[in-house]
Amino acid sequence: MDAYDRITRNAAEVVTDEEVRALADSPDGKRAYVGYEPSGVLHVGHMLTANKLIELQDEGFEVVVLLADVHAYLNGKGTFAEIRETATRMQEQFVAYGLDPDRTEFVLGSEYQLDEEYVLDLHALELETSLSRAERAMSEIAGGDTATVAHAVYPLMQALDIVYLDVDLAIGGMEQRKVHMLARDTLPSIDAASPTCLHTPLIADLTTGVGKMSTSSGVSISMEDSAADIEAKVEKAYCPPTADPDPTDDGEERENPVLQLFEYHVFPRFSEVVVERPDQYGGDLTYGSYDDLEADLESGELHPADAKGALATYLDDLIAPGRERIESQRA
Ligand code: IYR
Repeated sequence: MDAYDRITRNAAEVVTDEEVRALADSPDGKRAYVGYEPSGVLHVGHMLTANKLIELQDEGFEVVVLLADVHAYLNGKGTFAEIRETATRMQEQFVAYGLDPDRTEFVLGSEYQLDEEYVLDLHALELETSLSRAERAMSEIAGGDTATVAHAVYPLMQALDIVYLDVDLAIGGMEQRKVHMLARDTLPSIDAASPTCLHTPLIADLTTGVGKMSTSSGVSISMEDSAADIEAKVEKAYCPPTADPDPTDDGEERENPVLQLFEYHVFPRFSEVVVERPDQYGGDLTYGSYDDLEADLESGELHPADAKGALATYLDDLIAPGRERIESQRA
């Protein structure tokens, strides 16, 4: 695998391929970033993009984590004081999860987003952007039916962050892609470059395999889950013996979330995965790659129940340090 393959491993898409190839040719000192609205506790969505940041650190990238306090405020996530408080806790959880604190720059959005220059650039982007475009960009990010003026400002600030944090690569889940496309189209109007982007896949809803896993609806796995919570959630997960399940009767696409969690959470962080089985069921199985595990699930060699047991154990290993951090934050 060359640097390009490692950088784009598990990405749902990159924009554009040529731009990412150029970064892969000389990654040293290049800057990649993800922005997160501070929330009390990390969940699998945060951890998925964090996995990519950890991989990029290994490739020589400098990593910036934006704790987007102003964005969270614009998205109705609480008072400014509450959001600030959660930002600090979130930073500690990212470090517990595995981001190298010596090689990660944590930035609070409000450190620069209220500066006069930033605000004037924001107003320049507002002049260039239709309300409908801004609203469309937010369709996967803001809940609720009524778009507010705050929701129109939000994606333009996210675009400007790329300029002010001076990053070469913007990372985000697929739900961020429309904001990034807006950034690519509008930043040249203020003489800034169109950003290069890498989007990570979304994990499907754990119990149905339909849509995306979400903290607000359905079951999600977060850093505050106990080992028993994780085990119970994974045990109930939808896991047919294929990575490509049939759609529902209503025609909705389904994924296999158990396999997705192996692919995007477990294998990026563990070089080998052992599925423990009693001798009478064939003994332990050891996998050096996701593809081998998927092939065994599809062939019937690996039973979904055994796969789930191993998944719960590995997820717990990933979550345990952060969970301890949260417990001490609450003490
Ligand atoms: N829109 C993100 C939060 C966010 C991301 C970036 I990248 C920013 O520059 C600012 C905010 C979310 O949905 O959490």
